[in-house]
Amino acid sequence: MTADRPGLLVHNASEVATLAGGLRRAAAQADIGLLMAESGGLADAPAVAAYQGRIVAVGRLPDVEARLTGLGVADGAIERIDARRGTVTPGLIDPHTHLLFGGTRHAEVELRQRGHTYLEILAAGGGILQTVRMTRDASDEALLDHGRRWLAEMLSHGVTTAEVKSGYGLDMDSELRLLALYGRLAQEGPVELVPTFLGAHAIAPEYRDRPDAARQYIDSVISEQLPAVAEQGIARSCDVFCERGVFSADDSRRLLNRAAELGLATRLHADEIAPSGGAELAAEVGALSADHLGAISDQGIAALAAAAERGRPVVATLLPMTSFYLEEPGYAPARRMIEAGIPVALGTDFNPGTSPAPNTQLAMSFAIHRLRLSAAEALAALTINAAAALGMAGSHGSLEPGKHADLVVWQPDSHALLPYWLGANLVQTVVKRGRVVFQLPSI
Ligand code: IZC
Ligand code: ZN
Repeated sequence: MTADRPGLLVHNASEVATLAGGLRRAAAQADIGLLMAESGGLADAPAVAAYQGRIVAVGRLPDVEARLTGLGVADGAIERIDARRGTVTPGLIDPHTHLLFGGTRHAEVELRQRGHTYLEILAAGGGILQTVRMTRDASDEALLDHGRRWLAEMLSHGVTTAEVKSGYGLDMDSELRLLALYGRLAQEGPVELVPTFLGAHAIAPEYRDRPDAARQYIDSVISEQLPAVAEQGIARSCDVFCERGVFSADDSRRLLNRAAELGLATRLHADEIAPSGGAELAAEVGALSADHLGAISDQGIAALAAAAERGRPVVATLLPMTSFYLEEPGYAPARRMIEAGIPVALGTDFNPGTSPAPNTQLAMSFAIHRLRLSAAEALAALTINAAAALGMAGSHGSLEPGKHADLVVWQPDSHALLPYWLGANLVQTVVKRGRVVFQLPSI
């Protein structure tokens, strides 16, 4: 779509994975709504049409073209994309990133090699707190340039929507600043940003030496930062790092309940390193998503399974590149979760300490090799289930009439090849709201 061409037609695909039909869980996690070319002929190759930024038809080329004609779209008003027998999927959605931060934390890798753990480094004032210092010191322009650089990387790998967390400010002005900068990046586009308030990412440096520091800091987040964030309408949800040695389930509960009262959706960093009651709390407060879950307990799995069974699913957003980067002994038990009927999403967890990894395609490969998902399950996890983790499954995450025309044309002729090539970029074309926003330069 361009100003003078409001129509879009993607034709000549080998496969179109529609992901139509809403959230996936249990056996349906692997159902990607696949349409396939039946013969070598163009008419048999599946196609997708959009008009004014919304999908209007998906199916065989003659039917899809007829739909555009039926809407009165003239031939000259249609931008045509030849998929060259590649695969078409919804735009990927990264449901967990910490996009904006100052500096890097490469020195921690060698600290960990020498036996210092992630939580020990944080307790000593490094880790997240190191990034907080560097983020507070960074100028708006430096943070915006950083954001643009990595959003361009994400877009080129097929991401059309990304969740973006604050959490490296940890005081009123710095947290509001990060969320305001996300607002500016969202306006610039083309990647759609879904901002999350993570003021409870660690105990702020100003509170660390107080008695009962975690409780006191959470109290200040509840009484100061959270109301300002809600009042300004600059975040869709509230997150908390619920982890042994960071914030307890009780402190997290107080924050999330207040956030919900103020109209924010809730999500948690849950059971990342040790079982901390995070998954159980996510089910209790009706969170959209419980993230990480590398150390989820049996009770946690039962709580998420029961929530899904009750029709109040909490999406389990798994971040396997973080487990890899921290060299954790265990990965989230994704197969048990799927068997228990818990919907699974995938994300990068892009951040400077535990996942300096912006590549969603690589996350898909990790999901195959470390979480034992199939390619189809991983694709559902990065599209419709990631949309559900952000509360956006009604408008994003699948190719269905009425939904936003966010899609990727991939070079391989099957979705099964997307996680197969390890670390390669397989994108041919990315479309956001019906407009071509990235094209592989050589094509
Ligand atoms: O900066 O260490 N787990 N937050 C919770 C992180 C990882 C990011 C970081
Ligand atoms: Zn995170």
